[in-house]
Amino acid sequence: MMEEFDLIVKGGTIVTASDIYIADIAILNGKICLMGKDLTCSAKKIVDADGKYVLPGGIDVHTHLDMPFGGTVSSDDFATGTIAAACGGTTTVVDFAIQPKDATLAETTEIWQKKAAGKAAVDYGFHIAITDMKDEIMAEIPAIIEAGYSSFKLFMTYEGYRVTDDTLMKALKITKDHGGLVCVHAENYYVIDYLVKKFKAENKIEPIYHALSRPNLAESEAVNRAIAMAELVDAPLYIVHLSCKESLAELKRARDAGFPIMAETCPQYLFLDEDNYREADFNGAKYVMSPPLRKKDSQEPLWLGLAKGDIQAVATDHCPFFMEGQKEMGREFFAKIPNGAPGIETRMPLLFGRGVRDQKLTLTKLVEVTATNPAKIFGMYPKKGTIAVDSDADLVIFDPEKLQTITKSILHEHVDYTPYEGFELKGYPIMTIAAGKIIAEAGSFVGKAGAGKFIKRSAPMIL
Ligand code: DUC
Ligand code: ZN
Ligand code: ZN
Repeated sequence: MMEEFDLIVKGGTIVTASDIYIADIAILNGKICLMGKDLTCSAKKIVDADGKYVLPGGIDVHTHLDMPFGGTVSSDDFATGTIAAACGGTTTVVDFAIQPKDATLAETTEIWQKKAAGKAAVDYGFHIAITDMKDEIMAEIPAIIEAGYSSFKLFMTYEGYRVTDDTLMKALKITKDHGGLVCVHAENYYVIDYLVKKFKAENKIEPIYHALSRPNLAESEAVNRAIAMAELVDAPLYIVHLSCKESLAELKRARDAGFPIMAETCPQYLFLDEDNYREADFNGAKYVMSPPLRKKDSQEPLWLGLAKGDIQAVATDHCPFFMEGQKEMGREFFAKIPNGAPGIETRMPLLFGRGVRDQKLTLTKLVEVTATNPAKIFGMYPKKGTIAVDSDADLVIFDPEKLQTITKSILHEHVDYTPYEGFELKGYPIMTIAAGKIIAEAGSFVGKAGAGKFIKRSAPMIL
């Protein structure tokens, strides 16, 4: 007798990184078990996806949930942040476990595992952000990779977090030797330090000076330096939140020469720009993040970088802080504004409802940069990042006709604003399925906090 499935998603237009076709998807025990046209088997539940697009659940490989930062803590924890992710069509997050001073890497993983356990509504993994790279810490890297944390982040800026170039080089070498991947936050510490002090002395304290103190060249110089170090030790490298055309030029140069250098950008660099910092009444603080928003002339090159494959992924750097009580810490001086902005829930809707609609991305490219490539680069493919037999049943269903204006009140992010207020979209997620269960429907979360599982990640694929 034919088995009864848990769920069948019927008649949807399936989109993967390579194909678009109509088929049914039958799901059992959290996995995709069978795919085909007009399946006649029975299921406990049938979802009619006729006229809708069915995509692999989004994978956001850059989030900061429950993170102590800038004298406060990011306002989404693993419960609220992953509920917001789910409602926006994201079914896996890879967060940054930041090494506290004097903690070992093993202790760091325990701290972040505790933050997520019993709370996360979608699956999660961790990059380990190393802030204090002593020899003993370096020696832990192989075991940490083995335990399923196959990527590390190093900051080239931020007092208390930044590592020096020799440390970065050593980390690149040992990580590569053990089959892991280093990610860098690339900005030149000294340039920023000099400009911040200069603006302070001139009493230039408003949010716009956050951007002016972190110029494009401060990023692209650091990107170039990180690439050079990766080249010197023959290691792969992933550049997080690449924001401007000058950095893209460095990335392209390295990739064209055959080096295994990869990068992500974020929706804020595609849809927002430096003028946002000039909004009245301290509203510019909403966009204070690092790297900062750039002039409009970086947007087209970044879209083109995605379309052509020079940039492999779009992640969010979701790091929300309330305007009230958090961002306002920097009313008297821009450098005291906690760096970060929300975006975990709006990434997929923006890229679909504006990126695809405005022909910046094709549908298959959208899947590639939001799910397939992140899964490949960070060791989760083909369990995640595609729609195929035996893959996790993580799906997002978009209604391509749904008109939706983004406004704070429809979102689930635990913060008092969205940077995308008033954005008009055509196409919006109407259902999110994770491990075969419907977890978001018609704009509401219907899943369970704590249902998400830790994903042990394997070696990166170099794209
Ligand atoms: N940039 C931010 O804006 N926030 C958190 C960390 C980072 O690199
Ligand atoms: Zn960063
Ligand atoms: Zn970040």
